[in-house]
Amino acid sequence: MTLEAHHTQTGATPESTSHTGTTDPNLQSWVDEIARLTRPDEIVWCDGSMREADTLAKQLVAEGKLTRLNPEWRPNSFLARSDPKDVARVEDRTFIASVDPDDAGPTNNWADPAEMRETLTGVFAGSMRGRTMYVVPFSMGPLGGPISQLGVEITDSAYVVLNMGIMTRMGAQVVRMIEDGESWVRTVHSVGYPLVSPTGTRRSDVEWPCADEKYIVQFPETREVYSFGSGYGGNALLAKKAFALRIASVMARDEGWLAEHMLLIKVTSPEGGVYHVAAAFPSACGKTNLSMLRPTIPGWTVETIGDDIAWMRQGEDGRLWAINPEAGFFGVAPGTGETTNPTAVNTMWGNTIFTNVALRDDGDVWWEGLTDTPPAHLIDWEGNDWTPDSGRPAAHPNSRFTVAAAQCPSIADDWNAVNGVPIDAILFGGRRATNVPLVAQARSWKHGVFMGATISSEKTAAAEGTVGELRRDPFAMLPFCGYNMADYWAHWLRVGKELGVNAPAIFQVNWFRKDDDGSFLWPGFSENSRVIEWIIRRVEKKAAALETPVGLLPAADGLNLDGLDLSADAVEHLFRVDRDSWLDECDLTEEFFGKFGAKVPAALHAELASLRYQLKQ
Ligand code: GTP
Ligand code: SPV
Ligand code: MN
Repeated sequence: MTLEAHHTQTGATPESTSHTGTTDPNLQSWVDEIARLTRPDEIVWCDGSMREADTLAKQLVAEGKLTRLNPEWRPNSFLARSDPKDVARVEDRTFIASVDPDDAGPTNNWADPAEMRETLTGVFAGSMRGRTMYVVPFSMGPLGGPISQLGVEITDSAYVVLNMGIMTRMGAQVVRMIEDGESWVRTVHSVGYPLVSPTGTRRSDVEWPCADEKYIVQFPETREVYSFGSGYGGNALLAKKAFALRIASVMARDEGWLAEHMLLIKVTSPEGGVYHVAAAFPSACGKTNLSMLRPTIPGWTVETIGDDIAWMRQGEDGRLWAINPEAGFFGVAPGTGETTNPTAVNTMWGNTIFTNVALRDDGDVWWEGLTDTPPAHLIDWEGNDWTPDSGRPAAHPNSRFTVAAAQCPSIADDWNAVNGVPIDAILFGGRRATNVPLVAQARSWKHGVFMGATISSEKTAAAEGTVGELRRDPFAMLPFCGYNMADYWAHWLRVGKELGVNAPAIFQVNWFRKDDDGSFLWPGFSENSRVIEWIIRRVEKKAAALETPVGLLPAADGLNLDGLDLSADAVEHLFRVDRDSWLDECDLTEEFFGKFGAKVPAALHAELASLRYQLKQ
């Protein structure tokens, strides 16, 4: 049911001019209904063509909403600067509107669906006045693939349309598939800045329209999304977190598959063995980086399949098969540079949208970490003059680049495979300055689910709030699970049971452990290939491991450290399991599980008890 079905009094006849439409009655009537509510001047059905993207980009440049970068350095690329009040996902304004509050659970903001629909009807009423409403049909995953899903986003932001064109397979073909009877997910987005007031007064547009009060609302039962007031990232590109994680996780629970915040890579060993690895790290904790890894150890190759989201399903052979439902990367700019991630830098040679990075005097872009030495002068992300002495970052910490995955030099040949790739190993990670070893293998699927369920990580700039604060981020899904997190753990246990002996091996990794002076102990980035090597050797049953209470660690000399300038002390520290602090951690885990009451699966309580028992031996 859509908003207006609840509130018929808003049903004025649309005065909007519509460019094309569809023969599918459900899609057409939904678009009409949203238009009657939001009252745009015009309705444009996006066809996904390059011409359309080019026209929209030119229009945004003419309106002052995009800056065209110097085509000599960065062809067909643009810079957008957001409102300083709209720079990241807003977790406290993100709601799961399920009928039963228990279906949202203690880690989500629950909203009563009927009340929320009423609220949304109020805020969306006339919210597109004076604007164009775009209808954006998209496929998550290769068109027609068995794991793929269709969706439509209605939006009043041409910037969102351009980004969606990169991030998804977007266009007219999807409408034909809907007309042929394929199911699809409804998503509605408005920046919440109408250009005509209820009394008919016009106002001029601003560089980055948005609203102070934001609503990012998921209706899991009806598989709908309504987002109001933000134009940024996951708040506005509704195919990504809202659909491909929050709504899809609910679909996955009901249908027996997995929708995860995971990168996907293809790893080839020196002997030519091919493996696929999925890894869940919280936002801005290194997924894009690992997905584009350039191994420093000889003979190993890593190719990219996805950098943020994986949809996984048991295949006919009994194994777990995964696709990257996205078609592009919406990557963190700061910290992405020639030394840390040259593949990402090469990927964005052109055809890239940059948001909230700094502008160079030569019309190219810059951000902290792109090069070691900053340019002498820049225009910062807020549009002000900047020099290295300014004492503030030139790019926003959550500034991002949007670029097609196909442009990535390390993209795997099977990244587009309709059936996906078979998964051999799953990694869980986070930013942990203490306690968590560089790598540990789970003793079993259940132990792996316990590892995933208990991940904590220092908060990053990817969401509004305090950066650095340690918080639980189970499966890196805290802001993205569309239902009760404890039910999600139970779902993972069920999937593991189904997979049986075909289940991938599970590991926990931590690139972010620090020494007593607060410096990273592990060089990270390309050197993470050494950890990937050990993981693959474990999958091949070729590497020895040491039993510890927290999992299986590399045996002495088991991790390839050749050519690394790492002291024996540092290596010892990277793998140290401090029993007292782990017992403290167990107390915190018990407290955390306590939030979910009786819903916590018995297997996880058993894992906690077993961990405590082993720590006390
Ligand atoms: P989302 O797109 O928000 O989901 O983030 P992500 O997990 O893809 O994060 P990304 O790979 O873009 O990394 C974010 C930050 O982590 C960048 O600033 C990187 O420089 C930093 N980073 C990535 N890998 C490593 C590593 O191995 N070690 C250290 N110290 N930092 C890393
Ligand atoms: C994340 O925050 O995990 C992202 C960026 O991948 S956003 O799409 O804005 O959520
Ligand atoms: Mn992400």
